[in-house]
Amino acid sequence: MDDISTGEDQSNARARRAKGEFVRGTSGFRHAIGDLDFPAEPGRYHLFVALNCPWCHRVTLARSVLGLQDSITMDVAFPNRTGDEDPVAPGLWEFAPDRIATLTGHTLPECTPETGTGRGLRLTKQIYQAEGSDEQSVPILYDKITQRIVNNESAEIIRMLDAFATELGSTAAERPRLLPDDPDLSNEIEALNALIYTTINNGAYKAGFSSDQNVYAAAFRAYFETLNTLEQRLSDGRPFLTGMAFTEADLRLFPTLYRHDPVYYVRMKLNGARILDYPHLWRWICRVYAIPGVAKAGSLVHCRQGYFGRSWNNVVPLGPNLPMPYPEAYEHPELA
Ligand SMILES: N[C@@H](CCC(=O)N[C@@H](CS)C(=O)NCC(=O)O)C(=O)O
Repeated sequence: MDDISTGEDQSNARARRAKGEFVRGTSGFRHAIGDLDFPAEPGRYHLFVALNCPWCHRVTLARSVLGLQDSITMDVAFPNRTGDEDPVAPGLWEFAPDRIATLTGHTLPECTPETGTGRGLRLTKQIYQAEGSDEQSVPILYDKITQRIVNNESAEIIRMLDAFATELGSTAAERPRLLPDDPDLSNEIEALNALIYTTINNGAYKAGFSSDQNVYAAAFRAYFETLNTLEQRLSDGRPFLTGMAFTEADLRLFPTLYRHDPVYYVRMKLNGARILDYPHLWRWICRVYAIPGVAKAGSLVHCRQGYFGRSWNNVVPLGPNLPMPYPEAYEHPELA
């Protein structure tokens, strides 16, 4: 059966995982802003994120481009999970502003304590436990008034922020409409979302986390096939995937392509080409990076630190340096 948020086949997930396939789980909290219990109002909602997580990146991007930074508060977890020595368990997301990043030898200034629940919790798991759930994933959209989790599915969270941006207290003078009302355009966006989710966003994980050569090879092929398709689409000079305006399709493509050259090329074994090798996609990534709020909504330090854990000896690869270090390279559309 397909999960609506992903469009992916979830059947026999356990057996498929046992055979080495990466099958993403489903998210348990699916309430919506606008429901009776969760009215759209400024200052009420909170996000728990990790900046290395690409699903969180969707949400931080939406929050920023929609001008919701002042009205939706946010806590940022450390990019590496807890280790074996943790008193609760290893592998958990933790709020640890004092933890030292091996990459920089310092604490990470974006990391925060947990402030959304008012209880100063250390682990995202404890936020879920308060509701009797054994999940621990980020992102989480949280209601500070009822002290309940509203939703933990990024695809749905970005739609709520888009639909209720005004009521939630957007301060943006100009902001995109991520999913416009025009039915033809929204159908086009949905079709792009499905392709991009399956082959690119989740495709990267299927390539990087599968332990079966054939599953990896199929994911690798599909990923680069879609990059070719998107390069082709942009080759008519359109600035964004569906035309003149930045939409949800662009927003959902960006977190993966932003990670591709500096992280996924190595970590996800997606070494077929760099985004820099595609002139139109490169110009697109630079164009999106220049939208106010976008650069600040992500962090390649967090991405680099987060993706290279124990299985990489806790050592983070430093490149690429040529033709320029990243993310500075995203400010140079002429490099491709
Ligand atoms: N369906 C979720 C997926 C989010 C997800 O997979 N998050 C990862 C981090 S990148 C996570 O927290 N996974 C649970 C875990 O690590 O235990 C969404 O898109 O919001």
